[in-house]
Amino acid sequence: MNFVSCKITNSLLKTSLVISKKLYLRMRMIKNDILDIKQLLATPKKVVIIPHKNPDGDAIGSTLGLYHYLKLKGHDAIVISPNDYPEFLKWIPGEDSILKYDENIQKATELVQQAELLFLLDFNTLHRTGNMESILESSNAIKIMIDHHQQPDNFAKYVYSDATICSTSQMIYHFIEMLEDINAIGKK
Ligand SMILES: [Mn+2]
Repeated sequence: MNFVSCKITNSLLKTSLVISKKLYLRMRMIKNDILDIKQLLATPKKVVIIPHKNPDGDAIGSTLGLYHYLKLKGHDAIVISPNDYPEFLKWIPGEDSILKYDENIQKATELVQQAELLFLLDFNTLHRTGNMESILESSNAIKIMIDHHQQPDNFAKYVYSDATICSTSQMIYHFIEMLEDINAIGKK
């Protein structure tokens, strides 16, 4: 949902040498991780994307932004929210595809168990997923956390954490940028 404003922010970043150096450092931080993730995403994967419990606009916006990107790249992706969220978030494209864990425990559990990759967005500690915590913990899928809250727990194999960024949605933009696939945004 924030891709338009993020795109503007990003082009502003590129015009400023000081800030683009910051962006460069941010990209360097996870350079090896990005190469691994790029490799993982090179072939179609079963992917589950999870926001925190009681998701807000950034949680839903970032998970659906990533969802649309992964679908475009041919992955079998789904967003599973721990629970329902306010009506005012129900206009976002793709929102009707979101599965709510507490309303579909069996199906959601199966999807998490079958997943090859789990993207955990907009939270820094697993207990923020409420009742989903134990199935996420026991999952053998490769976990990738993308989040802007301070002091993340060490629960994911790959972590893209930056507390200087105002939203996880913006981080999804940077994530796709680091995958060198920014042209994929906005084609759908
Ligand atoms: Mn949030």
